[in-house]
Amino acid sequence: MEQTFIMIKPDGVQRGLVGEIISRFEKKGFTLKGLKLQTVEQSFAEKHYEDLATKPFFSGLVEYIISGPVVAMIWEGKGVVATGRKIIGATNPAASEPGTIRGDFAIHVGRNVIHGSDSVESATKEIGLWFPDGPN
Ligand code: IDP
Ligand code: MG
Repeated sequence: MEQTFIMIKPDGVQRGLVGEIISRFEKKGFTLKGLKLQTVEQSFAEKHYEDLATKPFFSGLVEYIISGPVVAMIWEGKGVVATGRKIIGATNPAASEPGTIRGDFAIHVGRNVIHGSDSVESATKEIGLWFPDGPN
């Protein structure tokens, strides 16, 4: 069964959006397969976002992700990667539709509350990075 990696970023945790976000994935019908609160180090955040290393916002992005605890999750279900991205909404909240998580809860691209894998391949890689011992 298809799985995706979803992370509630530090702003989402600090603003008390964990329950709301989990609820949206649950109500859609997806299954929670792994969950942990974790504060990551700079090198780990750089590894997670290694594909974006050449972007001008990379260092700010890494600072953002290490600024507080995040909630790392594995969600499972039919089409969960693509549907998860729809539930999350467009990268820049200025373009995210109302009804999506970013559309409802964010304004700035640099504080956009949540991460979701962008492909099945990325999901496999990210789940392996964040849950190296399996979904414990
Ligand atoms: P995604 O999170 O929707 O997959 P990516 O392009 O993979 O978007 O970018 C990863 C993260 O980097 C975004 O969620 C956002 O937090 C941040 N980001 C992307 N573009 C910008 C930008 O132009 N300025 C600042 N931060 C950005
Ligand atoms: Mg991405």
